[in-house]
Amino acid sequence: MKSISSKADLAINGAAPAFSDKLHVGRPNMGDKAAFQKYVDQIFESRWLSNNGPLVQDLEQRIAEHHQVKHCVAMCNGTIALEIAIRALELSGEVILPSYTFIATAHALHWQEITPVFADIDPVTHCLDPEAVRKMITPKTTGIIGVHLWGHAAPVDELQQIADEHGLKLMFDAAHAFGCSYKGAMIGNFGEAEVLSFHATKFFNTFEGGAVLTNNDELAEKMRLMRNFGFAGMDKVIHPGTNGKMTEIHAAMGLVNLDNLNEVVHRNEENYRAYQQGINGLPGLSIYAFDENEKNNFQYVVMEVGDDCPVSRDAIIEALHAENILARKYFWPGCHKMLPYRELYPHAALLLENTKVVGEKVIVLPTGTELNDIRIELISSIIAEIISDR
Ligand code: T4K
Repeated sequence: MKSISSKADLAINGAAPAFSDKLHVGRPNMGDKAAFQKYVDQIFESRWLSNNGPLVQDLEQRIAEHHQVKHCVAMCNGTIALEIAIRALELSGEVILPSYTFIATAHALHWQEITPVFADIDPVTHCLDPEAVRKMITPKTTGIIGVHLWGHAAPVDELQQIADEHGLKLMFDAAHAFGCSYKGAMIGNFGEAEVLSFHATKFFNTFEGGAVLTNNDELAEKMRLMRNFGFAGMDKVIHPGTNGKMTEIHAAMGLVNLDNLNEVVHRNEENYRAYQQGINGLPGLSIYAFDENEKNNFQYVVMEVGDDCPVSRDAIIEALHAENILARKYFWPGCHKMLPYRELYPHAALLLENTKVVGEKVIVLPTGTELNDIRIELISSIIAEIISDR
């Protein structure tokens, strides 16, 4: 196996070489190690490790400013942040969400004995289709969770209109949408609340972590109580709660990574454009297009394999893996096909045709700061070869 270091490698024996190191989807973007070590010293000196420490407060303020939103409530991960937001909004009965999302969106409801009702998506944006949402409303529906998939905003205005018409609460799973916008306004300002994930594999990470963004003072206060067992002061519990706190070491990673954001977005965007250049035009293949008028983090590069592609999606993935390019199928086969939902709602698939079509054609390609134009040129040439070989 040969690693790629120069453009010359592209031409070896007229065939693309394999990568010696595996290229992953979701390799963490790492900030400055020396800056992180300084924070570690600070943490050791202060002996302040958790429970709303100064670094967590600093991180919350900077993330709120970045998203131009009033409150950022940091949590230990995005899933707990979803659960706390759902509980703080007092959702119950049935809540409508897409099936085409990471399983955590559905689990956060089921875990709280709320029925996740899966609505179909728009085949172009991969986000909820408002008309499909309307079809799923019943007297038991209390809320809608839109997912800003790949960082592309869900149809916020249309979903808000449906929520208003039916007296439902609207919130968003914004795990993919750190630093993204909708109609020019930053994500974090829509619905009742929006939930971020800072998992290692995300555009912005705190090792593990997450947060809820909201402009609602009362809701923010409630979630702060809920993430800390309901404590409102020493010996004073005033609300049911759990342990959803972020620690100082996680916040330190976040502060370091915040300083690195522009560089990461720039690299991701260059990678996305290099993939567009290399892939668009190959038979049956296209790169999912972001709205050029919006801010994006370009965290995910999504290749769609159409019916007119000579090679199947799965065969392309298999061939890429053989070249050490660990492309992924996210979020196949959809939450409704996973347990327990497959058994609980066996007929859900009947109304999820676009979910099926999209789930079967998506390949997420490696990107992030480990990649560059030359490596992407090589990945694209490998893909071109895979589909011309058959
Ligand atoms: N909502 C949505 C829409 C989400 O996408 C997510 C999380 C959530 C909610 C929940 O938020 P959190 O509770 O996670 O904060 C990953 C993540 O585990 C998950 O956080 C994420 N979505 C999901 C989209 O992707 P996998 O199954 O891809 O993880 P894994 O272990 O296969 O890692 C991917 C690749 O990254 C590997 O090939 C190796 C590499 N990697 C991974 C880690 C953790 C590294 O190089 N270093 C690392 O530290 O799920």
